[in-house]
Amino acid sequence: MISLMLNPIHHPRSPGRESASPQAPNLERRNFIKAGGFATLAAALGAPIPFADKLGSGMVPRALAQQAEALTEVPGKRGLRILGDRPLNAETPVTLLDADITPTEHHFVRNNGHVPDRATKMDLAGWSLTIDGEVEKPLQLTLEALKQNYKTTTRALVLECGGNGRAGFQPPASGNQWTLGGVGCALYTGVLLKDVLKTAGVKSSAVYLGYIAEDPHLSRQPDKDAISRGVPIAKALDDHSLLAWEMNGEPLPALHGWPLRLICPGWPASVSGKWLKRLWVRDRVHDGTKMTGHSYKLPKFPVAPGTEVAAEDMAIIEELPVKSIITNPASGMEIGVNQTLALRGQAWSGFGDVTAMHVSYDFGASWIACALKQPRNPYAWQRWTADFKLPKKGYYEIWARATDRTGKMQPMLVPGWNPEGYCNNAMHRIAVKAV
Ligand SMILES: Nc1nc2c(c(=O)[nH]1)N[C@H]1C(S)=C(S)[C@@H](COP(=O)(O)O)O[C@H]1N2
Ligand SMILES: [Mo]
Repeated sequence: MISLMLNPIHHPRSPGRESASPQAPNLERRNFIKAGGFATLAAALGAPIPFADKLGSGMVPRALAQQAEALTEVPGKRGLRILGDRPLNAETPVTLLDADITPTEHHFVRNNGHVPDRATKMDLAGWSLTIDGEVEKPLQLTLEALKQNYKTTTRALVLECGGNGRAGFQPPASGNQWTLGGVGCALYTGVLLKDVLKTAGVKSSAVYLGYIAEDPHLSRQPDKDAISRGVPIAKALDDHSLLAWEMNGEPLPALHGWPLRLICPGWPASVSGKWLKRLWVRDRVHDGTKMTGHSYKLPKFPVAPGTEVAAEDMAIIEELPVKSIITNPASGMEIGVNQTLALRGQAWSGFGDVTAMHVSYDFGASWIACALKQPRNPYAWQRWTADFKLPKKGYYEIWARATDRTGKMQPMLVPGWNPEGYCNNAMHRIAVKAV
């Protein structure tokens, strides 16, 4: 491994960033790059930089920007990085996202409130799903009725938190500082939401579907929802939105929404309600908790970083942008110059399939086309691979860039600053040293 702690690494979220003294590590680092030039930089990295002429002058090499990661355990999980425990939020280190199907123990968790007692105890007594509002025939369905009366399907579906990548924004957005691991692709078993909605008879007045869930608000005030979001009725009636009771072949774990959750893939995972008790078909855009204000919204037009944006200038996020991760090797790995570097990762987009995947080892000066698999089903992530040798000894970065069916590709830089820090799909960069 490259020694990453050459100088103390400044944490991008630590307070007092702007007023740091000359001893502050990030200033030190910046000055040192400016003053010392590439030779000093190479010395710090412990390797020459073969493509130094391509390295942008403002760019801090990935190897210097890494941080030691403290791992603590969540019951039922392994190796997750805990971002907060009240509510519980934990992301997956990117190398643990290597599998085509994310094991449950490695799937991220994003809770807005408390896990309901029902889920912890797996107590189905008195539980049913109500479907009401703009429907001909309101329904109350037991889990058994759902399992018996509709066609069951199993699909691999990407869930990505809208705030995944938030840690990359400057100035920082408050909220959980997700890096890359607020995403996973698990197998879900359930029924198509549209099949169930059809038996309720959706009226032409239907505009939106809102979910109401059983998780208590953080304050435990019974009249408050932890979260109550939803999707336009067309998204609810498409061929991909599920009511799921199984994850990876087991009943949904308590943390992931037992006994029943929504999966509306390709959109911020906040629309995929866990611990469901009611689906409310509405004649207007659902206005539940975290549907209003700035929650899960982007400015309707580009804004300068740090701008305050009025609520009426914000629009609800729908499809999430194209993205990819490098799941092997881990950033910081060392490899012999004659050895083949076997790169692997996953790619996905809320706008349909990923159609091309490229990597660069010369700071974006040239790009190698990767092998890319078809998704197992729509909205599953896609395995990509690339094998190559690095031309000579030294410090390199691998940058990974996916392109989706609409022709959109991942930006090099963190895209469109927004007040809540959503939708950062900047390319994943890892450091590699050839020895
Ligand atoms: N009832 C309920 N549903 C919820 C949430 C929640 O806190 N309560 N969190 C949402 C958010 S913001 C995300 S990112 C996903 C996370 O799903 P996971 O914990 O299964 O990974 O669930 C969504 N559904
Ligand atoms: Mo989320």
